[in-house]
Amino acid sequence: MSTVKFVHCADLHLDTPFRGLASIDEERASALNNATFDSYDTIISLAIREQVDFVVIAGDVYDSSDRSLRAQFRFRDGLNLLADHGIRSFVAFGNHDPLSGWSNTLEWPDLSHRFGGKAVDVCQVTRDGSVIASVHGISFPQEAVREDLSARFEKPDPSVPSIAVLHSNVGGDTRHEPYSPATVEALSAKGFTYWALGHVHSRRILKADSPAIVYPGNSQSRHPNETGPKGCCLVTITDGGPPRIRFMPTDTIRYHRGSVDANGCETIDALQRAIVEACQAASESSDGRHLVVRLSVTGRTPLHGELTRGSAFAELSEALRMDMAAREPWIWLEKLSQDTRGSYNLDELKQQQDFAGDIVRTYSVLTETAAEELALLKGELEADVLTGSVGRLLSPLTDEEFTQLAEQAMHQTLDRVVEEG
Ligand SMILES: [Mn+2]
Repeated sequence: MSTVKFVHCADLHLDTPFRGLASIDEERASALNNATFDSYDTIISLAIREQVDFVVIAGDVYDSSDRSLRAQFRFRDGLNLLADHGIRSFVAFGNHDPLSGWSNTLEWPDLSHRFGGKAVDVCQVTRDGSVIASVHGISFPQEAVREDLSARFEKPDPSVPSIAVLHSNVGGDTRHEPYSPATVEALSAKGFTYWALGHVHSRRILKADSPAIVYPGNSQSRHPNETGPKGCCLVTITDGGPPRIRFMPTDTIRYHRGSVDANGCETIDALQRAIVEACQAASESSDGRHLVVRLSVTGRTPLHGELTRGSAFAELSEALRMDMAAREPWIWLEKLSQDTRGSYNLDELKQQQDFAGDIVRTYSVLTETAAEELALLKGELEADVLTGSVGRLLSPLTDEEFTQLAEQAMHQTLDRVVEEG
């Protein structure tokens, strides 16, 4: 029985500066700045522990084309460690680290191969003198590659598993630059066993077999929009069967976004407990990793007025943040937003012949109106707002956003005129 085993990772973005965090203390900032390196070290240890035949890295090793020396040293240290254990590595570069930005190259170990940017390199992996796999790849020569680089890959030798390594936007993912655009159909026709892709930061198996087409996602989240586990793929191919693809989390800090339902919370203590529980639940599902958490407090609660007035909500957030940060593993409550509503009885208010009743009735026209009338109202609003120099930069609201805004405005107005019981 012949088995080929390898690690597929991509988008390490070593030495990424952390972005999008509104407030952070020094201890957390330093942990976040080291997280991409820590995750890379975890990938290297995993490859050694699993005794893989090789490691492929599908681009964006570095975060920017002027790659820091610190990142280059750390990256090479990992490749050296693999080489010390007889493990080969194959590295393609992507749009964040194209070959054109490569001014200061360090020497790499002999067992590491850096794919060039002119043609697809074909490398054979041998064990005890026999070829067990072929690894093919090409790097981005410059940042903006509009050409479909997959077209340059030639049919591999079908007698051994073949792995194609490429940084590419397969299937036109609109959240990522359309560099080296390709399709699942085109990749499928090439005759490879496994396409080891990079570029898209969420983990995705576009095709499980014949060929497998895989994005492992990035190895460590870098901002609050990249939530959930991050890591690499451990791939085993036995006797030409379908690849066994196991996702292995390697992140050291995880991002979580969620909401806390304040319905039924009648006291600040109860709300505080609900928020702590939400943080604990996120922590428990993260296997001991540190967490950066964004939570939105929603629901209709009699606490709404108290939380809205003065600095009560900010003070609650600060107390919770200190409490969570002191835990081990720590939880950084990065943002707690208040999206609660007052517990008014809207049906009752609507019947009242007073100012509050007028407000509810007026806003009901916006929130309950038929689609055509809503379109008319939206049209009028957009004619006012979306013109002029700033307006041109805004995009029109969806119907859902429009009614949400109307509902929010109604509640904010009611907050000022209704005495809560
Ligand atoms: Mn990337």
